[in-house]
Amino acid sequence: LGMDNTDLGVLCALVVAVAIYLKRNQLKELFASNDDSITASSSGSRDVVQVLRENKKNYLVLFASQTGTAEDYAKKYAKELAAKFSLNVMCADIEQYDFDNLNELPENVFMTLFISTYGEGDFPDGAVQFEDFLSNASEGDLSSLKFGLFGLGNSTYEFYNGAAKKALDYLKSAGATLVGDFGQGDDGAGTTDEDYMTWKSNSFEVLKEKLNLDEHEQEFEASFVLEKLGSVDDTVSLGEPSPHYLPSKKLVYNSEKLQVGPFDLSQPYVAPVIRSYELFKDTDRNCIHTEFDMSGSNIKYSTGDHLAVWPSNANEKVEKFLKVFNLDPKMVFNLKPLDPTIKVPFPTPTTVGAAVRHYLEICGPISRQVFGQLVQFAPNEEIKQKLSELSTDRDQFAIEITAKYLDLADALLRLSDGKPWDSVPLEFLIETIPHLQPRYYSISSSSSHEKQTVHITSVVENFPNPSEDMQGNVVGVTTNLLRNIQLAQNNELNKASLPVHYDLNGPRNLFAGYKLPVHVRRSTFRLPSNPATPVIMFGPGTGVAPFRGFIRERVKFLETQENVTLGKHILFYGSRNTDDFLYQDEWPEYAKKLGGAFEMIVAHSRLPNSKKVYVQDKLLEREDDIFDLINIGAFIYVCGDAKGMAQGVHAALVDILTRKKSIKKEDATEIIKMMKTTGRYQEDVW
Ligand code: FMN
Repeated sequence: LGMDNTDLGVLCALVVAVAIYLKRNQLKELFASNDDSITASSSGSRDVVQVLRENKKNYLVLFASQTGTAEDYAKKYAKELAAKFSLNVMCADIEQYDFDNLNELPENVFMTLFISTYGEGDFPDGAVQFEDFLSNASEGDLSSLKFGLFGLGNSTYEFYNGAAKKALDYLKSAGATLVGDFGQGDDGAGTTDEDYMTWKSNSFEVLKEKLNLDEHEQEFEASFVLEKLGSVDDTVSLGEPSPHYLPSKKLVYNSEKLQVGPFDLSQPYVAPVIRSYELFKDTDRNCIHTEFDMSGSNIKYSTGDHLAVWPSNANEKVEKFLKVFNLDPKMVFNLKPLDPTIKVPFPTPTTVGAAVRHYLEICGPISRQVFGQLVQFAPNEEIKQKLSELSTDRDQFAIEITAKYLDLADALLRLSDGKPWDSVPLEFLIETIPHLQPRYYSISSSSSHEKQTVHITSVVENFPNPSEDMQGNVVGVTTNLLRNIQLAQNNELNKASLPVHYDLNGPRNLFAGYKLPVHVRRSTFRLPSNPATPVIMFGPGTGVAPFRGFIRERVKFLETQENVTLGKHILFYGSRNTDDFLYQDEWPEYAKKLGGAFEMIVAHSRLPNSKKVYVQDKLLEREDDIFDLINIGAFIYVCGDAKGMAQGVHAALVDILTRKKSIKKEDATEIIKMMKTTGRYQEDVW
């Protein structure tokens, strides 16, 4: 199975994309460097060794993170190293520095890396230059360097912890010495936190010995001075997604002027939702179709990209959090880092209410380590005892906290029987609770069909807590926000009973008129450039989103081009029954326009009196056709659930190739792996 030669165009597009990406990064840097309120106020040097020396640091922790998990663990690790062993730790994003002189770190200054993996075993976007540096290092270049390494990945992906493994190989080849174990956190098994705790214990033991460190009781010491300020003025952030939206800055966000970015992780575009509607019929579940208007910006997207939606927390969750910690939402404060290598985590000055609503991930899963750190602030001895036991007993913590889907406020209130935890410092909460991250959705529109409108398709996370002794529902932050907007926009808010409500107007009414901060993230999920190439798509549930975009793209293509032949496009779609069959009115229209080139094969897993059927079952039923299409160069796309579905489709395809080609299973697996490497088998799974 060779690569499709006609797809050289894809390769060229990739080269162009990389060039644009690098250019974008330069722009981003220029942009970020003006932003003195959130960037480190150090000398601005990118020389990591110089900055370490200048700030008298004797330990370096670096992170490469796409959605904040590696960053969160790196910061926790750095904080604990400093608190337990009195080390002067510098913790930074790998993107902030150049590493050419990394081998010149003073002796006894060790480095620990936290690296997550994206795409097909790739480094996060911000670590492209670091990877470049490592891959070009020669034997002996890093012979003085001693490093620790923790990778963050997901074992349901083919290239599990691929980026961290690559970093390990490069570093070792360049002569650097690994200190302690290579740790791997597995999101797929849901064990990242426990994997980290085990790895950290080992790492601390080894460091104690190698660096001759004394260990002492860990007491929280803030990395910032928190200054209380008087009142809100134009410089105080009320939850604006970036400082550029503050009234004191030049950017006038209410004007009709076109906003030019770059819009990315450092600054979103506040986009109007121009249309939204419910996709499910007659069910107690919800799936929302949302359309964002990008015409006020210069944002461009390509079919197959992702849209990042920046959420805020629900009213009920914010109120509970403020109550547990006895916080005054109106208090205005500023954060001053105690040393210049530390970044202020969100725009300041701000109010406590804005920080809790817009910047802190107050509803996320709790880490056992955070529980351990909270022991020092327990309201009384009895609660201290309970908290301490839970934080040291991995199994009990899993049963009592994780399995019950408790967020921090709920968990603490349960432990204290409703007593407030009013001695927890605000600085502790700001430094310990991860920061609210944008959520990524596969775009379900086509950039040639609708150039300035981006559609997303999201199932609302809202289900009864599976734990018997828990009341209420488990609710997702962003999908419930999208549902609130959909109901409000269609004047249906009072008809539905909602588990949570939001401030839809946002800070200083920035989101009024149904707007949300968003940015586009480029993906590599792309249709083959030659339309005659056959395409096989697997997208059950909301996994169908990018394929709706693909099919709309092909419809537009046929409408605008003459004398073209479209290869066969087969879409395997799955839903529980006909009530949650997404976009069911649209597919017949597409089929009419595409003629015989489009075929949709539907599997239902919960039809009354019928056996469960999944997309991989349907695939096996059609194995002859699929095998023939693969043989003539078909591209395969899988989108949706990584664990059950994507692995099931993979296994079924391996099975088909094994039997039809009369080869060994390992060889069939190797063929699929090759297809992945050459871009003929693409996954967008979670
Ligand atoms: N983990 C892997 O081990 N290998 C992969 O190839 C991989 N690809 C991913 C692609 C996407 C689109 C997403 C959302 C996750 C992927 N992951 C993969 C899992 C992440 O690395 C993992 O969730 C990690 O904890 C995220 O860390 P971060 O928040 O610091 O970026």
